[in-house]
Amino acid sequence: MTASRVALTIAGSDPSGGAGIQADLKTFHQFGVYGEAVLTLITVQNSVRSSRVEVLAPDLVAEQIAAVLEDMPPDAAKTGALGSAAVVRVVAEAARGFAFPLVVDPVMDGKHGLAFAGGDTLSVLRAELLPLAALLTPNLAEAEALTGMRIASPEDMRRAARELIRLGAQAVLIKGGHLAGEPLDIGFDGQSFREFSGERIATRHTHGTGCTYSAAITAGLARGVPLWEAVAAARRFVQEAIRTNPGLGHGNGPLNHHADAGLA
Ligand code: PXL
Repeated sequence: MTASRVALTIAGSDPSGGAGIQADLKTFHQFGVYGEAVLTLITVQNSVRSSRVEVLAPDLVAEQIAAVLEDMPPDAAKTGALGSAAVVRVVAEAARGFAFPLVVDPVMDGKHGLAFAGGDTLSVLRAELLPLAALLTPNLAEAEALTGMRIASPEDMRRAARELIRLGAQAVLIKGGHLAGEPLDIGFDGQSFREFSGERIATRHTHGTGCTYSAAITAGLARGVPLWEAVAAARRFVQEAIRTNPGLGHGNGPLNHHADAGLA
């Protein structure tokens, strides 16, 4: 197979390979898409512990994006951990000129208490990057932080989704996996709500689930798949990747990025 579609991730490195740009690139590959990666920060972590984050200089991030765009512009892009308000600003500045859809995964924390978004990172993301998102993919904690709302039910998720559209995102997918019961994600594009449900899988090996999910959606968009179809396919992929996880590591291990992506 030769991949003719291109997807770009702008995110942090997880040396253990389960999350961040490593998860994104593997997911792009599995969806038959050529992957590009602009690095924003480097973490020190494995499945048991996280000990350090080094955020790259904003101009270094900006230069990486410029180099990619001038030569091989992608068909879709996503952002993951950005690490500082200054990096969010340069990414937003570049994204204003993107001629392709951008998925914004408003990652705030890694596993084991690793913080990616200190200071005013979140408020700058809300003001500058969120309005550029073709799709915003917060989990419950991120949706709460972005909206200031408390989210404890699917009804609360719908209210928060409305607020995130009001703040400027074109569409939003709130991931409800941390509520009790069967996991339910709710999509909203300002017109209609979509529900994406699945089964809960009892495993500790879920490291990188959010990264993998948003990367799979981005790959679908790069292939020209309509938004909610891309979300549904991505969700099926992530569930299968959790179910068939390789059981690696002594803690919260990675998913199976070789899971069936359901390509036609
Ligand atoms: O939680 C998502 C995430 C994003 N980016 C990096 C990560 C993680 C989780 O650990 O390590 C680099």
